[in-house]
Amino acid sequence: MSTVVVVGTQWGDEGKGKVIDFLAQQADVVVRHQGGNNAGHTVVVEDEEYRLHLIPSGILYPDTLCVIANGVVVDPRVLFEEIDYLHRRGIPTDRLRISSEAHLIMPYHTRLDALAEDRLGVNKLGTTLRGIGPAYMDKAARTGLRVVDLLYPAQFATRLKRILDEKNRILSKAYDVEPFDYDELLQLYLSYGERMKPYVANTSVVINDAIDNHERVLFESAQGTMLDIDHGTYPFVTSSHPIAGGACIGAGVGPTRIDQVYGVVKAYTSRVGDGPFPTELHDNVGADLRERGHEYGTTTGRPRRIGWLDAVVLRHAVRVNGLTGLAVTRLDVLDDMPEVKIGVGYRYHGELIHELPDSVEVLAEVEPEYETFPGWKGKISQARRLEDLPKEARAFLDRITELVGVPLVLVSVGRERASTITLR
Ligand code: 2SA
Ligand code: MG
Repeated sequence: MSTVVVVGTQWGDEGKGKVIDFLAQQADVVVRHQGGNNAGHTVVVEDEEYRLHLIPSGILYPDTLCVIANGVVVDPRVLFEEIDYLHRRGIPTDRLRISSEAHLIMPYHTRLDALAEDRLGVNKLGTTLRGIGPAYMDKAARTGLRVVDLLYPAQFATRLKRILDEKNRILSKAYDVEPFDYDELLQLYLSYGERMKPYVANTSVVINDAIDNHERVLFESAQGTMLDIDHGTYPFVTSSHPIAGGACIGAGVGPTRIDQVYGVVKAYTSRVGDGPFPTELHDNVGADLRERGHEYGTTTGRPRRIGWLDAVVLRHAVRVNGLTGLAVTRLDVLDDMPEVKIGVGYRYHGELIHELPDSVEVLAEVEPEYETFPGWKGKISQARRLEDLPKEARAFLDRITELVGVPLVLVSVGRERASTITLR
């Protein structure tokens, strides 16, 4: 491994935390390049469970440098909560670097996220209400505040004044809610800035230097391909680029510097939030998988919608990410199922299609075509080689790689680090 981008191939929660934690054993640097504290990664280390939202999971290793790069939106309140949480659990954070160019999530972003969702009513997107969309809106509108601004208090004060006046106008005129107090917000964020200073760096330089020195750099994407603002199920997407190309923009590295792109594929599918989901299960099988897999949002606790694996989605992910390897996760959740299915195409008005439709209205109407496989009996969490798996489980994995045309690099058969089969 030299430089590897790890992306989610579905709607997030594919088990990227586990895969990244596993690969991070061999990494010198772990980088987050998009999203914010809408993400939720659960990592289990020697019976201890860690839940992280913002800080890369590489922080659990004593020597790994962890980078929050320019493409991330940072809520300083959550950042320090997470730093304090790690310190309480005996994990130092002196190896954390935060890009000076990262945008800040402000309290009005969080408020506006909730107000916008409220106003959409039944048409809501089902966001995590963490202010992610409004923060990226400001970035694109060029009215965002960045980490670097906190390092220049006078500059921050002037910008905040101008921006807050406008936000307060929107809050009171469009939504009829209380405005934010300028002085309070200014003091709060300047104190955040003081505390953030030791972590702030030009992270593009940090990462590119590491690559020049032949260090191993792992880029971890949050959410998943189907939540990408360009390549996902727009408008039911997040406001950033969880795809592999997002790592280049979000971390300031050129595409020529990426060696491998691994796609994390959960052995079934989940989606939290609204929007079309062709292979969704509305029956007991779905409810049962949700309980077996503990499929509840790490950030919001929301029950996740559950469905079968969808090869149309996977092929789309292979193409837009340029995947070089597949990491299949949560195969053990399917243990003892009488049968398992893979959606291999969609039927729309009688016609069979194999590409993802461009319209979410069409996607909401398609009927998946399934291939059905016999399930396997017994627990597979002790398997350490493909040969240790029941033949039914191997046939299921073989069919996945055949359908998408990308080789397996890893199979996760349990929550622990050790419950992993590697193929490279
Ligand atoms: P947002 O908040 O603007 O990014 O929401 C927009 C859509 O993106 C979805 N989204 C996610 N989907 C899966 N997992 C995510 N992280 C958490 C987790 C979510 C949680 O790991 O479980 O705890 O609920 C994540 N973050 C954003 C979101 O559901 C919207 O569909
Ligand atoms: Mg998650």
